[in-house]
Amino acid sequence: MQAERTQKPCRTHTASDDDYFIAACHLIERTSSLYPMPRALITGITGQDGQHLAEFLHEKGYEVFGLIKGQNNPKIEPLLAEFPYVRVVSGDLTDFSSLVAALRTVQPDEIYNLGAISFVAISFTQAELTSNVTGLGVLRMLEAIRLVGGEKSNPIRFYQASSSEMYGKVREIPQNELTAFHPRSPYGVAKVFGHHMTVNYRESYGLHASSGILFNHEGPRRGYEFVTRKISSSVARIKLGMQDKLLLGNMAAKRDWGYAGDYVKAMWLMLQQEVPDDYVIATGETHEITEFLQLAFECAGLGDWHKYVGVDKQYFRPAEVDLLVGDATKAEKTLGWKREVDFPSLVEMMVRHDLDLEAKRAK
Ligand code: GDR
Repeated sequence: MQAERTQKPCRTHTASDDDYFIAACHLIERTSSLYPMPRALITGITGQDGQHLAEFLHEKGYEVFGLIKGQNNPKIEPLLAEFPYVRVVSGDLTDFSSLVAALRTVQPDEIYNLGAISFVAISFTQAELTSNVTGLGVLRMLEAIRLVGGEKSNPIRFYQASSSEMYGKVREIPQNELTAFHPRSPYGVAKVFGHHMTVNYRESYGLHASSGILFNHEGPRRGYEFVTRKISSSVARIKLGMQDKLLLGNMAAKRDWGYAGDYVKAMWLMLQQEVPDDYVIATGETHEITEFLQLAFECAGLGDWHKYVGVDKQYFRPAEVDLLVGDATKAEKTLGWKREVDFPSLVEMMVRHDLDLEAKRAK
């Protein structure tokens, strides 16, 4: 069953491939019994990246399945309202047998493991849970792939969401695929474990398993707990008179911020290569949080951000990642990937979106 799905005509794409070629390939896949629609299983489908990826894969002609945990999970209804084509499968990254059952049901061609406790700050107070979901969850999924896909010529392709947080206290600037890791949070440590497990299963069992070392990526679908969305939504609320102040932690941190919509394309491109590998996905620029603040407040016509922003110690972390900037040369050369949205456009996109959203909510 699985083996038939591996004979895809569309493997080894670069982003520069002609759109007509891609459309033709998927038409063939959909209309030919030899080439049924490819199936993708996404963990973490209710998060920012999961939503972008579901949309992207659906447009490419995939059947999209989302692994969702828990009983009567309240995130299912809004997910299906926005993405009615997604098929929900029950399962939990902390439960091996549920992953095996999900893989048997879906028979996926591609698995995108985006599920994680992804908020770095909370990983300090929930270190064990973070290690279990974000770290051991990767191992469970790899084992489930081995069991369901078979020991030889396993047809399931696997994407692991690795993170720039693995670099932590950075050993070199910029960071590339060969830069040593020095994680600074339980989240970063768990991601290093998942990353090395992915490499290990690729080398030990020949799995088509790739890791994307994604630097920070944002957008209007970002959760409110992350600094960029916290800023864009607060700016909108201040502009509309719904909030007076914005309180932040360490504003001296520097990040390499890209647009999440650009980054999910890189995930897909990795799984279309003949040979699995690891890739840094980043913009190559770093910006201090104060720069994000300046652009965001200016975009809303509020002027100097200092008037509105204060410091609250509760938002400082026990150990901080001071500076991240990635070198995505390998992805650009091998995958043909390139970011499309630059930093000022990203800030503007988020602020404009939140101005509209908050205005609607205020009515
Ligand atoms: P990060 O993102 O930890 O880089 O991880 P986050 O937006 O949470 O923090 C970025 C930087 O901003 C500083 N900061 C604050 N952060 C938050 N959330 N809230 C504040 O009030 C605040 N004030 C200052 C932080 O200290 C930090 O330096 C994100 C997540 O998406 C991870 O899952 C992912 O792996 C990495 O990006 C790449």
